[in-house]
Amino acid sequence: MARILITSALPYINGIKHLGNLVGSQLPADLYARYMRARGHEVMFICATDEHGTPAELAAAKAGEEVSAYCARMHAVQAELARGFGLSFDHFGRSSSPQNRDLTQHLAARLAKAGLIEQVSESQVYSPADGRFLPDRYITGTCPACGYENARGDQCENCTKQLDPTDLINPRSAISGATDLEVRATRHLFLRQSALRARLDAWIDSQQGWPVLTTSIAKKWLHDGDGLQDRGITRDLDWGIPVQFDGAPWEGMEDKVFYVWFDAPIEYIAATAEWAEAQGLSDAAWRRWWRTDAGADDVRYVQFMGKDNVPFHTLSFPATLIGANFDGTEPWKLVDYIKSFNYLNYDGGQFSTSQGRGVFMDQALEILPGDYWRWWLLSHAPESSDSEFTWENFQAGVNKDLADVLGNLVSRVTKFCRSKFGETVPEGGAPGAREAALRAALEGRLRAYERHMEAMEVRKSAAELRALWVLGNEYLQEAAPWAAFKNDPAQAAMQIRLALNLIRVYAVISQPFIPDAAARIMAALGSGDWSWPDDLAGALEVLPPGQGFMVPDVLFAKIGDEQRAEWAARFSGQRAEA
Ligand code: B3M
Ligand code: ZN
Repeated sequence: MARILITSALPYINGIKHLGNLVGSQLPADLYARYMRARGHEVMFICATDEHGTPAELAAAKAGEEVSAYCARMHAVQAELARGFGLSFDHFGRSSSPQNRDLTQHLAARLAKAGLIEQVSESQVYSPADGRFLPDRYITGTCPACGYENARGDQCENCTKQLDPTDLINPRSAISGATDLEVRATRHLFLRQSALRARLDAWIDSQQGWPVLTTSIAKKWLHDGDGLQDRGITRDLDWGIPVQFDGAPWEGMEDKVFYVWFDAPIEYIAATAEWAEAQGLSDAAWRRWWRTDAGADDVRYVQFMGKDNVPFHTLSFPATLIGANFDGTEPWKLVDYIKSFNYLNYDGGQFSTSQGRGVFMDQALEILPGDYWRWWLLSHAPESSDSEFTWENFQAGVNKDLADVLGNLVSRVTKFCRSKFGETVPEGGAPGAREAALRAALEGRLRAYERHMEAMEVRKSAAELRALWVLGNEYLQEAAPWAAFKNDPAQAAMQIRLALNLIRVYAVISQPFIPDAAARIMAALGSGDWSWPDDLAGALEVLPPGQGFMVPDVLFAKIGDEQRAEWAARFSGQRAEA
């Protein structure tokens, strides 16, 4: 039994995530966590909302709420949606937690002690009317390129031109509309990542078998241009973790907070501390996952994320943890494997949160249960390249894989049994050559499925699982118990007993992909035996003759053409502001 620490990139708090976000981190992380638990390993699966930074402040202001109230509300919304999709986090934390505040301040203090932090002076736009510095997005004005009057300080939304706040014509504060803006000097803390470059380079080189997508992005940032840049880790904002030195004032940093990308990954650790507290456990309970001097040396730590988050996880976060251990007294657990994803596109374009384009998690659950989405998204995960959601493709996946293959098998077998033998597992004769051939075919595919799941090859795993379901259908088609029943009822009974047992095995092995359907199958079969079919022959005899069962309700409803067309139309435009 191994110990596996799994983290999913933390969804940003400012709104509801779309299906592209979901399939790029939380969903595949959940698949892996469920699989590893099913194989008997000790798993710690962590996620949280990423709550700091300008976008959170802006979203709260737009909603007319205090930032803290907005974040609390949106955290609850995201937690509820996660439940709807069956995401089995051991803890879904919040980066605004006291644990994250303490740990972030502590790690920054360690980095300062290591000589890895310096103060740098910068010029930034200040608004006397608002009494604060304005980050780029808090400044609006007329775009010099297209004349759009509401261009933001970092980019014009109308013509997409990248801007500096000083490029804007008639710049004004997005908060108050004030136009008396000034440029003032402000000091910030910089993390001297450049001083850690050689160590990061060596650490990345020492990783075995990381996906090319992950390593190439890391190497690009290490070696392109001037190499790894030092990075500002503080901001002039109100909302965030105060810049303090292990809880005590940090000279010159009053009124500043840590940059959201500094504290967000630290929340992986802090959320595990939140978990320990919620469980009534001591600090040792989370430290054994995160400190190699407290038991974490035998932990395998796997991270899931979209490709845009890779630089922060291959360079910035490791720089924080490696730097904090400058004197060997704080050996933090570093990631062992990073599974990164390309993008899922939506119907010929991109999913877009800012433009409300695509299907969002709340909308998806309004039209269909989580398992339908889980199956389609995972079986089309954007692994080797970007992939695309279309309603035709979604309809085909649901109808062909879930309804026609798995759902149909479950329904035919249980209904046939009920009509001929009643709602108990029949006895029947001894299995023959066809059954032996089925077992051998299942065995081969099952072991392949295990290898793909182990390797986090999501699409290959889904394809193998589907192939396993198909074997059951083909067997039933060839064995044709409905024909056998006329002359040899014992033969038909044996075939149906095997098929019922096979369905239970399907529930066990499909559970990581479609947990609700798996649970419904298991309940209908009157079984609670979720043990993994290491011994397949034994697993196919778990349901004994005489055991009662029930025909389950339709597992997966087919999506009709009209329904598909209606959804395609409904989700073709922009989502109204939530
Ligand atoms: N919240 C980015 C995002 O939502 C960011 C991930 C943080 S992981 C520590 O895409
Ligand atoms: Zn413009």
